[in-house]
Amino acid sequence: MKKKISIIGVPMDLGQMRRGVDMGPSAIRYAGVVDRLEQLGYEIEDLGDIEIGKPDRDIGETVNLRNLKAVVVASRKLADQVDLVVQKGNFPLVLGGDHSIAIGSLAGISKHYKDLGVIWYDAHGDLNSSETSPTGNIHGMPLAVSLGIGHPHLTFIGGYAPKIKPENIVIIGARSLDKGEKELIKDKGIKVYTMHEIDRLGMTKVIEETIHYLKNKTDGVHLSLDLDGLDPADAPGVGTPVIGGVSYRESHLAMEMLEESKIITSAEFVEVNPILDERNKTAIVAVALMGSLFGEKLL
Ligand code: B3U
Ligand code: MN
Ligand code: MN
Repeated sequence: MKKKISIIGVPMDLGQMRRGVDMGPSAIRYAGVVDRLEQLGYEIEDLGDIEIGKPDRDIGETVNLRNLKAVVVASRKLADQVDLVVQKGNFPLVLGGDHSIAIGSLAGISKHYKDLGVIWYDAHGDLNSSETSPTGNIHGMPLAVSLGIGHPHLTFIGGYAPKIKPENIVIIGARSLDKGEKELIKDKGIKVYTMHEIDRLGMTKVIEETIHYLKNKTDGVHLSLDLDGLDPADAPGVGTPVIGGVSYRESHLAMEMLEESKIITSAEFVEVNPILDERNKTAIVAVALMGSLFGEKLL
């Protein structure tokens, strides 16, 4: 029997500076996510959107952590929702919103797993903290936060930290890493497939190795897919595009291989910004990738 999928929209744009990414969930729904997954035989429950508050007015202790308070409040709400979805036995599919929402997703999911794996498909490492971030944008921090690194208001959402172990993470598509992020990757021994490895090995090998690396040591794997992991030619509607990214075809293959492996137990698709997009292309790409992740076949 196929699992029921629960969709949660998170219209969050406070983790970064460019407005419009709050319309991501809407754009993805408009691109037909519910129909697409229903056609694959899933039962879909769309839980609507998490309510996002207003930007913080005072900065105070939150220096270099833009909108910390509002991000914390939203992350708690998302964590609670995701927690309930996992408790029900459904597959949580979270639609962003900027990547700061992964803090809440992982807080809700990881309490159900002793050894949660994470595939972080992204041009960036999202491994900054207020000490290392060049921008103060929390969307550049969620992976560090989930490792227990960062402001305790973020790391202790859900009442515990860390959410994941460094050896259970695989980053795919990285090509823009800050100094502090590179140091953290080395220090913690985090597995990273930069564009260099993807070019050298090919996506087939990268995903085979990823599955092999995570399969036996994890009891669930969360896919956190930032659309800026893809090349801007294929996914132009993102806030911080970086040239030289993963193609749509490679990403499509990656999703198909992950589906075949059956290791993925939750997923989120983030950073779709319809204001910066070309005729909703990035949302359409996101939905196509979700189709493959949930078992759509070409023939
Ligand atoms: N590493 C930079 C830029 C960035 C991170 N994530 C995105 N952009 N999307 C930062 O702000 O931390
Ligand atoms: Mn990201
Ligand atoms: Mn990114």
